[in-house]
Amino acid sequence: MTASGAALGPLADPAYGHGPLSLGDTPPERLRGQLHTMLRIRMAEQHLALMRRDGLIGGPVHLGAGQEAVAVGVSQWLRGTDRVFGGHRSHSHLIALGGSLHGLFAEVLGKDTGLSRGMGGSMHLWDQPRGFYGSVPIVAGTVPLAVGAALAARMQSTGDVAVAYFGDGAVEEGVVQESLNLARMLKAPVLFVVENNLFSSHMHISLRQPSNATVRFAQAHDIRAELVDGNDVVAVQGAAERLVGHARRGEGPGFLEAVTYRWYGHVDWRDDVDVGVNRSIADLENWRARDPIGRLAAALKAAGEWSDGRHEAATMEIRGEIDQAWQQAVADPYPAPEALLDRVYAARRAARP
Ligand SMILES: Cc1ncc(C[n+]2csc(CCOP(=O)(O)OP(=O)(O)O)c2C)c(N)n1
Repeated sequence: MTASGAALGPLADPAYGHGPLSLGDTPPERLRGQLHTMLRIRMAEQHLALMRRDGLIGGPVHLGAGQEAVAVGVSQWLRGTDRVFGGHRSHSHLIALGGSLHGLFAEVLGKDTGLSRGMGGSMHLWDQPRGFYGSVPIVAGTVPLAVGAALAARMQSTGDVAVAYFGDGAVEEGVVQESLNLARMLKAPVLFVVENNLFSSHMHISLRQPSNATVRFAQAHDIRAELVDGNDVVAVQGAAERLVGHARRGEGPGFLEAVTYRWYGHVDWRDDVDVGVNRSIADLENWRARDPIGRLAAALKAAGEWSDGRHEAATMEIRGEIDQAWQQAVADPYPAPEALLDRVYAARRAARP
C-alpha cells in the first residue's frame, strides 16, 4: 500500500456496505448475543444523548453510536483477566465487556456509586473486575499503558492480553508510534484497535494525514495487521479472533483498523453537520444506512434466525434496564466533599476502602 490519498478505498465510502452482512459460518447464537450487546450500547448512548440535551447531565458525553460493532467484535475473544484500555469515547468498550449501565450512568451523573466513584464522569471509566482498566480523555494516553499491562501479563505468565482502543486522531500522537515500536520489539501481547471514524474532533482525516488508512503505521513497525469494515461485526470478530490469538500465543502484538463512523458529533447529542468541513447531511444519512445493528439484524432475519418480534422484545428488555439503572443512579448520593482527594494520593486511598 502506498501512503497516499484514499488508501481505504470503498471502506471509507459512505455508500458502501448498505446491505445485510454476510454471516458466513458464524454461529447464529453468538450473532444474536452480539446483536443484543450492540443494541444495549446504542440504546444506552441514545439515552445519554437525550439526558445531556435536556440538561440532566452536567459534563460532556462523547458518544460512539454507530461504532458498536468494533468493541463487540473484539470483546468476543476477551476474558475477564485481560486488560482493556479506552479513551474519551469508551462507553461501547465498557458495555461490550458486560459493564453495568447503572455504574456508567451513576458515573456520568457524578454519583458515589459510579464506576470511578463519581470523580471522573463519562471519560474516566474503570471496571477492573470486568477487565476494563480505564479510559482517560488524554488522546492516546492509555496506549502506552496497554503495552505496559501486556508486558506485565507476560511476566506473570497469565496468557492474558491487553487491548488499546484509540482513534484515527490518536495515531498522530508520538506516543502511539513509540508504543507500536516497543510492543513489536518486546513482542508484547497487545492488540491495538483503531476505530477510524475519519474525524478527529471536527477535522476530516484527509486534512490531517497523507493517507486515510492508519494501518500503514502497523506495516511500518512490522506488526501483524488487519483492515476491516468496522460496521460489519462478522468481519471485526474474524480479524479480532486471529489477532487476539496471535497475541495470546506469544507471537507478538496485533493491529486492527476498523473503519466506522459516529452518528453524533464530536461531543454530546448534536449532529455536527454544520461545523465540519466534510461532514455533510448526505454522508451522515449514508453512514446511518450502513448501520452495524440494522445490517446484522437484516441478515439474521433473512436466515430465519431473528424476527421483528424478537427485536421488539430485546428492545423492551433493554429499555426496562435503562430506565431502572437511570432512576437508581439519579436517586444515588453524591460523594462526600471530604472524599475529594481519595484515590488521588496513596495515603488517602489507603484510608478509604
Ligand atoms: C493530548 C490531547 N490532545 C488533544 C485533545 C483534544 N481532543 C479531544 S478528543 C480529540 C479528537 C480525537 O480524535 P480521535 O482520536 O480520532 O478519536 P474520536 O474522537 O474520533 O473517537 C481531540 C483532538 C486531547 N483531549 N488530548
